[in-house]
Formats: sequence, structure tokens, C-alpha cells
Amino acid sequence: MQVIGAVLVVLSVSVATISTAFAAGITGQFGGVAHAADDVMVKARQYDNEKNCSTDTSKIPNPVEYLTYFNCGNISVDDNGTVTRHFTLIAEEGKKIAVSDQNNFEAWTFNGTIPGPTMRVTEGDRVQITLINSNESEHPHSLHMHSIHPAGMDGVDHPIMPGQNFTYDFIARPFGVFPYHCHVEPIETHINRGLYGMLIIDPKEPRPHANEMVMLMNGYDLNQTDEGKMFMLPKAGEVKADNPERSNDIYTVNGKAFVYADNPINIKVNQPVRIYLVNMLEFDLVNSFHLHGNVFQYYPSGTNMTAEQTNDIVTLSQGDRGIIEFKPQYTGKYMFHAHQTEFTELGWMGYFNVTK
Ligand SMILES: [Cu+2]
Repeated sequence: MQVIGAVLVVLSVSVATISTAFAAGITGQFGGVAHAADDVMVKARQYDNEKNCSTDTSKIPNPVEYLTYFNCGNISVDDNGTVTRHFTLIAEEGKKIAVSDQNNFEAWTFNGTIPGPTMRVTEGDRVQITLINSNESEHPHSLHMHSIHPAGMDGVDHPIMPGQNFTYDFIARPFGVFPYHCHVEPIETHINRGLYGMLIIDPKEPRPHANEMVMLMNGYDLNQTDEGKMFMLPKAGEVKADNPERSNDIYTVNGKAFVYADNPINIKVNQPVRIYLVNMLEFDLVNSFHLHGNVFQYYPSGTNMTAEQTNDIVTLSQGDRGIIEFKPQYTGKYMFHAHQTEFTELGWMGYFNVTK
């Protein structure tokens, strides 16, 4: 932990040094450019404010807070007016996470939570995500994001060894909602252990104002005695024995079973709600979201500003995601849950509490 702390300090010092030096340079030599850069910064901060970005990027949100916790990184603006957002993710193993009131899970985490932080950027931003693999880790890790980027930033070919770090650097595009996850084999283990989260790339023109929240659907196989196999085809003439079947014991949104049944989400009649929905469930082929007492507009992957369907259920395969929008019509308590009864009974269920 001390080493991580030291690395973090070094990182923040160097970022501070660079931005100070940069600010001095632009004010001294290019007053007009500095002014333009300031304008870009003001606009970026305004938009971040509308997006409900947290002012505390090192916060470790609990599952109730996770619903509306948006980490928009640390911003700087260069003399071309490009906004750069810098994020730091720390991969740690041996974490104990309460995945239900009764169960602690032997987790691997990005920044101490399952799922990892919701990172939020704007289309066209330069995004730099520094992934630090803790000194105390026993496995390499990586960061694979969905969306457009060069091969070297894809998190597949360069696992980061314990004690090492790497900065993923890319231009955010297209707008939409994307999962991110560790892509080190056996992938099912690195995912089951908890190394995933959500990246929202917002359109340059803001979506209509709404009460925004994230729901990342996941599960946990509590039996970690068999951690899965590497990709391996059978040798010639060999009949490959089936892997022992792994299955989920607990299903949740945002990491903890029944968290929004115990803490219903307060929303208001006629006030639009927007849910960024991602399915990171491993072992089960599909997951779903069903809303009671209403219908919603659904935008697959959030990559289009026009809704594709009006529905009360959306079914998603592994890694699939989208945006749900609805306006509560009546007051009262409304369930939302997976429309697979087993998933619901094992934790994937919550309530909206609609008031005037
Ligand atoms: Cu990993």
C-alpha cells in the first residue's frame, strides 16, 4: 500500500508540475491561446457539473452511492483546446467485499469497489487512464475498454505485472455507454473476481436533462477453488474434458444483493429518469432488466440519440449495454428486477419509490 501511495503522489506531483509549467507557458507567450484554453476549461467544467460529476475522484462509494457516483477524472486543456482527462485505477487483490448482508467475497478490485468506478468523459476528449497493479498482487491485470482505440491501447497484449503500471491513452469516441474489464486469462476468473466497470462517453451536445443513474448487472460464483482455464484447444487426438461448470450464487446491480430493495431509489412523478445499464454477468448467457408499472425508451449502447424501442424488458448478452429512459407516471413503489426468477431471488431486485 505504501508503494501505491508513493506512486500516486509521484503521479499527482508530475501532473501538477506539468499543468503549472504549461499554464505559465501559455499565459506568458500566447495570451490569446490561454484565453481560449480557459474558455474550453470553463465549458468542460460546466458540462461536468450538469453530468453530476463527483468533486472527489478518490471516493470509494458504497453500493447506494455508486448509483450516482460519476468519476470524470482530472482535467487539463492544451493549446489546441483539447481536453485531457486523467484517471488512476489501482488493481488490488485480497479485498473483502460485502456482496450481500450475509456474504463477504474474496475480491479483486479497481479502486476498492465492485464494480469499479464509473468513468465519464465527453466525445473527443483525450483520455488517459493509468492502471497501477498493486505490489501485493499475485496476478497480472489489464484494462480492456470497449469503444474505438488503437491496438496498443486495447489491454489484451500487455498484461501489467504486480508493482507495474501503464497509461492507456486514446481519444474518446463514439458517444455511448461501454463496459471496461480486465482482459487477462483466465478471463472468467478476472471478471468473476470483480475487475470491471462502466465508461460513459457523453455526446458533445448534452442529452436532455434527467435524473441519471448507473446500473451495472453482475454476479458472483462464491466457489473459487477452480479458477478456470486458459484458452487452450485440445491436442491432436485428445478429447478435452469439460471444464467443471461454474455458476453464480449471487446476482446484483451495482455489487450488492438487494441493495435497492433495502434502499429504494427515490424518483419523482414526471421527472425524467435515465439509467446507464451494463451487463457484466459471467457464466450465465443473458441477463435482463424489467421495470414495473411503466414502459421505457431503449437506446442500444447509447450510440444513437433516437430510441430503438419502447419496452418494459430489455434482455442483454454478456458485455451488452444501453440506455433506459422513462418518466414516472404515478406515485408508489415499483419493482425493477431481472426477468429470470432465479436471478431475482438471488439478489437482482430493487424498488423505485415514486413521489410527487
Ligand atoms: Cu485481471
